[in-house]
Amino acid sequence: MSERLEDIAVAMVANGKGLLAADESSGTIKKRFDSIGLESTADSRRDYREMLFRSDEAMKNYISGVILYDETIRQNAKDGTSLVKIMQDAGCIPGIKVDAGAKPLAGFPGETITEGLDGLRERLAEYYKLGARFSKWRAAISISDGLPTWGAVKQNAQALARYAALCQEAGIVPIVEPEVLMDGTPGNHSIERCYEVSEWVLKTVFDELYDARVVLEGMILKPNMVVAGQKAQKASVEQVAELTVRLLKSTVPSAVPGIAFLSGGQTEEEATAHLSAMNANFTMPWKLTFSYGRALQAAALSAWNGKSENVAAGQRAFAHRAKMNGLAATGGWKKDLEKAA
Ligand code: 5MM
Repeated sequence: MSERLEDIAVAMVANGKGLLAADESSGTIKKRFDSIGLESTADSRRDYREMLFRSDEAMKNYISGVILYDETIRQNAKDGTSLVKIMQDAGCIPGIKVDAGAKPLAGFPGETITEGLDGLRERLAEYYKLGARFSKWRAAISISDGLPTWGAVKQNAQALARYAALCQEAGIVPIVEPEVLMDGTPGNHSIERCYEVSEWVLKTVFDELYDARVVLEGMILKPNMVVAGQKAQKASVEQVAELTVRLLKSTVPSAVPGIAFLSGGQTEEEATAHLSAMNANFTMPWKLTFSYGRALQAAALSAWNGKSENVAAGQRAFAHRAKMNGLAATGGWKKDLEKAA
């Protein structure tokens, strides 16, 4: 495969394919495993991810790349094969989460700054050797009365831009993820408020990317969709699709090859339906696809349920969800396909 940033970015958003976000940090994967009553250990995390990455149908046909956590990129499957090799053999590109998480932002109560810039150049060089060809950094922006503040938006955008420039220097495609949260507190904001804040955030992020000399052709944007807060009345699929495309057209330069959404707390089917509606009804300058965590894994996790005898069932559930999202990435998903499965 070509090592040019531009070619890697294009491959990440190949037709009918998207990204699997399997980069849950130790705290997040513990929460996921708690939901099925499974203890989170290095072995159980390995078994779970091995189950996903060995799902040939999903990985070969619908997944272009996988975002990994530091532990996973170094882990071997039960038979000693590295997890990275398993996904490479399926034609998937290994990626790595390099941020150190969102921490309280001093002087800005209720807001966070994503950390992890110190030593990043050295870490990227190591991840490149381990096989990573793209990476991810997530900034989290909360909506509530008076939030977000300009200080928090600006500082998170600057960190994203510094991260992206370092990745490109290392030959790694940065996924730039500024997430405007739908599930924050109080979480009752309207879809219009989500639009307004997301517009502000994306405009600021692209200003900072420009100032940091980031090559837009060699990056992928991972934004939230425009949705109402989790405790507010849900908007229709058509409205989410229309507002999200309008937002992206007014903020994201066409030089960016692809946009891969996060699911952010949407149900699996909502995340698929929204993506499909955008691709089916609008003409756009960039590829629009998925980079889902929960919306790709929830059914697989519960079908697997931590038991080796359920590996095939977990893989079937994952393959189904990946296929539905693969179809959504070209606008070809239909609700009936869910029922049929
Ligand atoms: C898979 O979840 C990722 C890891 O989160 P933590 O660092 O908090 O453990 C997360 O960053 C993810 O890559 C994106 O937010 C997309 O995940 P969802 O579940 O929102 O699609």
